[in-house]
Amino acid sequence: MTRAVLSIGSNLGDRLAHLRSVVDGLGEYRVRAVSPVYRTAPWGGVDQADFLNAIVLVEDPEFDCMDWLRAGQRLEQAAERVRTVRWGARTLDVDVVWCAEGDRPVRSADPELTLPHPQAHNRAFVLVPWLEVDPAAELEVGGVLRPVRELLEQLEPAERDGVHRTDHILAVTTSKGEPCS
Ligand code: PH2
Ligand code: MG
Ligand code: MG
Repeated sequence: MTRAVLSIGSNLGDRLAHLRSVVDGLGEYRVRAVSPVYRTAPWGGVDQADFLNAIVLVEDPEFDCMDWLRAGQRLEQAAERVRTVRWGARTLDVDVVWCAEGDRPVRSADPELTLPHPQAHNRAFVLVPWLEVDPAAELEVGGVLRPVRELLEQLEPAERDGVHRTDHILAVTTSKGEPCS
């Protein structure tokens, strides 16, 4: 059984539809919580359009951490993502930020899936929505477990100022298209 924190982002095409494809594709069976959608200034120095970003908390009794990566990659392919520039524009990006097996957070130095995500603590577009769905979230940085709230406070104000909450909702829908309770 694993639980994971997924950061999802899009800045090409129908950004909101791409984010929704993740929540719908993973399904209500796995999705535990979905943050509001944020419009965020591009992070990482590439000149590109603003992103829409959100955080999705997921759980599956059968999945290991690598399964979340693979599921994210399948959703990226379905959104016809093309890999060109590092940190450049993309229809859909699904990153595994954090993953726990049972109650034990997983640490991994595997270059394919490094856990926790090595840049998460530097990214307001990850930390702000994460806190919305889990105000008590903690993240290990440099071997030290830190409250996510504290990590966010330590970022440059300019980083936080680039993250704007929108009114968009990525609700999981039932087969009748109605929001789940
Ligand atoms: N993803 C990146 C690079 N830069 N900036 C924002 N605001 N949001 C992202 O999701 C993002 C980014 C590479 O994955
Ligand atoms: Mg990414
Ligand atoms: Mg990625």
